[in-house]
Amino acid sequence: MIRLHNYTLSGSCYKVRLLLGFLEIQHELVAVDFFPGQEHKSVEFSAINPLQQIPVLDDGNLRLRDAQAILAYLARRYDTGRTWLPDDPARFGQVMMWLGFAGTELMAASAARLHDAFGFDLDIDRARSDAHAAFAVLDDHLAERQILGQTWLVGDTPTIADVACFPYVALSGDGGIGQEHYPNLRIWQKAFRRLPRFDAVSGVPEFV
Ligand SMILES: N[C@@H](CCC(=O)N[C@@H](CS)C(=O)NCC(=O)O)C(=O)O
Repeated sequence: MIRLHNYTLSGSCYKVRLLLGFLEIQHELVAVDFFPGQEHKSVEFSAINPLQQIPVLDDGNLRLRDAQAILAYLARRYDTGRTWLPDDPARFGQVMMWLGFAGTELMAASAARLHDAFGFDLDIDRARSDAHAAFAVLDDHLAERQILGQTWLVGDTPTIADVACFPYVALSGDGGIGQEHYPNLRIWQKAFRRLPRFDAVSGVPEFV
């Protein structure tokens, strides 16, 4: 049985839970008391992930950290339709590009949320301004896609690129980051929330 070391309010864990749901993969959630317990910094958890971060996924003898790596593994291993991580080299490369973006530039929105919602001590002005820069890049890309009649970041079906980028966009209000200037981001999020088996997390209402 797959085990996900998880904290419900973590956007990074939410990425993995979303894909587990879309692919209908049986799994067990192992609760990590990230806040306020800081369990990810414990000696026991450091043995699970020396980077002291969640999520971590166990599948048999395989242990993976980093949400993007976990998404790629789950898609390759369990998506029999091979749509969530396409085989086509160009689309594969584009998905990897957006996974990189989700794990770096877009994490500024996570930082802002950690500051506002969890009291992390960091440069909130810098985090918000970096998040806005990342949102503008994503919004511009989605504008181009929508001109082509496309909804998703890559190709014509949702991929793990969308899954990786969705949580910290959807949760950005928690970090004081408004989305008034990103109309294409809002359209994309509505489409994402309408996907079958979409699972809402606290602060991300299901689309009605
Ligand atoms: N590169 C990792 C980063 C994950 C991450 O930042 N997780 C947060 C919780 S949402 C965390 O564990 N932060 C603790 C820390 O970095 O000290 C990923 O994308 O999965």
